[in-house]
This record gives sequence, structure tokens and C-alpha cells, in this order.
Amino acid sequence: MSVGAGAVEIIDLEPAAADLATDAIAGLVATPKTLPCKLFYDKRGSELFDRICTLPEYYPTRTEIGILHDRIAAIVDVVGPNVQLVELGSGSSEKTRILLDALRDPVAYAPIDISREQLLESADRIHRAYPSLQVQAVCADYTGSFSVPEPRRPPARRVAFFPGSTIGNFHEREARHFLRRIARIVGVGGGLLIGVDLRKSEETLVAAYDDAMGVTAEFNLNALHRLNREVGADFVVDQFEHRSIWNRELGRIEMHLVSRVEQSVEIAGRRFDFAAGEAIRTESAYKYDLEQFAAIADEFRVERVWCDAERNFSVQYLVAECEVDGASPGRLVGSS
Ligand code: AVI
Repeated sequence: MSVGAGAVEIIDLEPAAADLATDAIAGLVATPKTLPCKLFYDKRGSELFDRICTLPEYYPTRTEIGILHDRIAAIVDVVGPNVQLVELGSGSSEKTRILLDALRDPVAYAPIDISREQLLESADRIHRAYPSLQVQAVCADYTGSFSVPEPRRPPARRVAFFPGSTIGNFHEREARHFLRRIARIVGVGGGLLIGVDLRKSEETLVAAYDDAMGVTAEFNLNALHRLNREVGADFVVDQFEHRSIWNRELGRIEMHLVSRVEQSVEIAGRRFDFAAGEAIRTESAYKYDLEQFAAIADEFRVERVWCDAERNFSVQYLVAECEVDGASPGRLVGSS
């Protein structure tokens, strides 16, 4: 199927609407209580996230963009010409433009995103900005099963782009498993250009996830509003407050929603009791040092690492080394 100017291809693997109530209940029966961070990203949550990315305390976005701009010549040198670029969770594809402006003769661009509307809009914008580039948009959950389309022109290699340090939102075992899947998708000799946030002072980290204007608090609380709106839960949202803490032992920032009072909440016919001060963990953001991350990306060779001057954030180019489940060079279809 083609959309837009007739030249963007869309491969529609959109999963069935997530059962939010089931996911929420599975987290709230656990001890301690949790909610999945994917709950954040409805329309309102995505707008709030875009605002977070511009906040003075939230250093990752501007630092990563700075690295991409400053090091673009070295990045395109190592990535090489004639690649098929596959972006995982493409969102607005803003950072991609820095790459596409500099890559030598990219064969095709395949943005993958679960949000159909945003995917189509950004794929169409990319098509209009780079009319000779084949754009093959895939509407899919990139953490699930998907396949990447073959481009018309055979690429020299497939390169995945996964910016934003979203890898930090995976628990370590999931991150390892996910990176192995990516290695299989790009094939031996294929690449992964990835943004990885680094360890730093607790003060900087906590502030990045608890800004003075309260935008991150609103983003976190929006998960409860969403459950009220979409599955008829009865959270009294004002009776919860946002908290961000650095879990030193696990090397991660955690976002919590803490119950201000003793209360109970009903979701899809199930009641959940909260003690005053009891927390729901809504997100974990792991911060790595370079050695730790290299150990997790165990089926890649770390080819190059670029950091900002303060070593707050890294952009890394990894090359897939291991043959996984029969993947071989040039065999370019991946699934979990
Ligand atoms: C999407 N992800 C990489 C963000 C992060 O920094 O973990 C989500 C976020 N949560 C609060 N602020 C930003």
C-alpha cells in the first residue's frame, strides 16, 4: 500500500489495540506495584515527552543532538555508503535528518513505529525532504516481532538507528535479548548506531527526571489519567505524587507515583489498596558505563564511541559479529 505523495510505502503490522487494563492489573498485583512505561505515550503523553526533551534539566536530547552534529563526518565514514537505514521507534524522525543529510547514497529508509499517525506524517515529511530516497515505513511494535522490507536497490549493509537512550528503559536481561534481535535483523557486518546515556551524579540524574516546571510530573501522572480515560479506572490523580529516585544498586533512575493517602482504586472490576506513602514504579531508566554497555551488547563489536565533553552521553556504532539463528550477510529479514 502507498500513501502520501504515492512514494512512501507502508508495511502495516500494527498490533491489536493493547489491552491496557490487563497490563495495568498485571503490574498492580505485583509487589512492589508497577505500571508499564508504555502507558505514558498517548497523544497527551507524547506531547509532554516532546516538552521534556526541551527542558534545561533533561540533558539527553540536546547532548545527543550535539554529538550527532559535531561528529557526523566520522559517523558517516564508519557507517559507510549505500546503507539501508532502519530506525527503531522513529517518532518525529528529527535526529534522522542529521544522518540523512550526510549519509552517502543511502539506499532506503525504514522507520518503524507503533504510532501509525505519527509514522505516516514523519515518513511523508522525510519523503518530501529526500525525494530520491526510498521510504518504507513499518507500523509495528519494534519490541515485538516485525520484518524489515527489502529495498529496491541492494544495500551494502543494513544499519539500525536507535537514538534517545531508549535502551535504558529496558531491564538488563530484556536489553540483552533486544540487542541480540537487532543483531539478527541487521545481519553479520550490519550496524547499530545507538544513543546510550551514561552514569553521572545523582543530583543531575534526579533533576533530569524531576524538573522544576513539573512537566515530568505531569507526564508521569498522565499514566493515571489515561487509565481513567481509556479503561474507566477511578484514580483520584491529585492523591498521587511524582517522585524520581536514583537506585544506586541497580544503576537506574526510577520514576514512581506515590500515594499521598490510604486509598483504594478500581480498574476493570478489580480493587487495589494503597497505603499512605506506597509507590507504584512507572519507569526505570538504566544508566551505563561504557564497559557495562559493551558487555550487554554481546553480539556486537563496539566499533566507535563518541561522547560529549562532559561524558554525559554516548553515541555508539556497533557492528554485528555473531551469526544468530542462521542469519548471514545479506539475509535481511528479522523477527523475534
Ligand atoms: C524515552 N526514554 C528514553 C526517556 C528516558 O529518559 O528514560 C523517557 C523519560 N521519562 C522521563 N523523562 C524522559
